[in-house]
Amino acid sequence: MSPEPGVRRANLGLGGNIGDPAANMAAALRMIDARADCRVVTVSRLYRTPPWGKTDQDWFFNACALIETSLSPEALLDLCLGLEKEMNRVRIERWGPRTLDIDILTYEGVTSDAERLLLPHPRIVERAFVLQPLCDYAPDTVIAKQNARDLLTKVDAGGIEPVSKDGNWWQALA
Ligand code: A4P
Ligand code: MG
Repeated sequence: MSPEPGVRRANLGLGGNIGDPAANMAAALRMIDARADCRVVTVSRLYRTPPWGKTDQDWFFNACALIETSLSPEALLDLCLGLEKEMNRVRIERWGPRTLDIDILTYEGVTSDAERLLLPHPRIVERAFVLQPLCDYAPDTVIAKQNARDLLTKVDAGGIEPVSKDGNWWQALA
């Protein structure tokens, strides 16, 4: 089914490695899905991933999600940044500091080189912790003229493991 006029598809990348990131990612996805202007269409399995870049830190949880939204790319970014803040605030008050990152990986029909919102997200191509979950449901996604399936063969996906059997983990986790 194609989206209604004005409704666009976007892929989100979620991750975190402090406290209970899986629960926070699940809560963020449920908050997005509860909005009138967004719908969560598909979610990847939940993954445990070795830290990339700065390697002297805990392993991460990562996942990707396809959403439909009538929000503009900028408004969707504001929503993602607001949810990160909200999760951090909740965590600080209730269970100590934790982190949640939500990146917009792609937004249907839009490319952007504005520093505040780069689309597609420029670092997808080198990150197996994004490409692996994205390939769960959308291996044909084109980034920098290559599809996610081919890009995944070019990066080191060592250690990356699914920890949920399907993409429904976000509905079950409190
Ligand atoms: N921004 C620009 N484009 C975008 C976009 N497409 N989506 C701007 C989201 N934000 C975008 O973001 C800082 C600013 O980027 C935002 O305010 C927004 O205006 P940030 O997430 O705080 O950090 P960053 O500078 O974008 O860094 P980067 O490279 O995105 O870092 P991440 O993604 O936070 O990486 N290893 C594993 N295994 N798994 C991980 O999830 N994550 C990181 C941190 C490192 N290693 C990891 C993981
Ligand atoms: Mg980010």
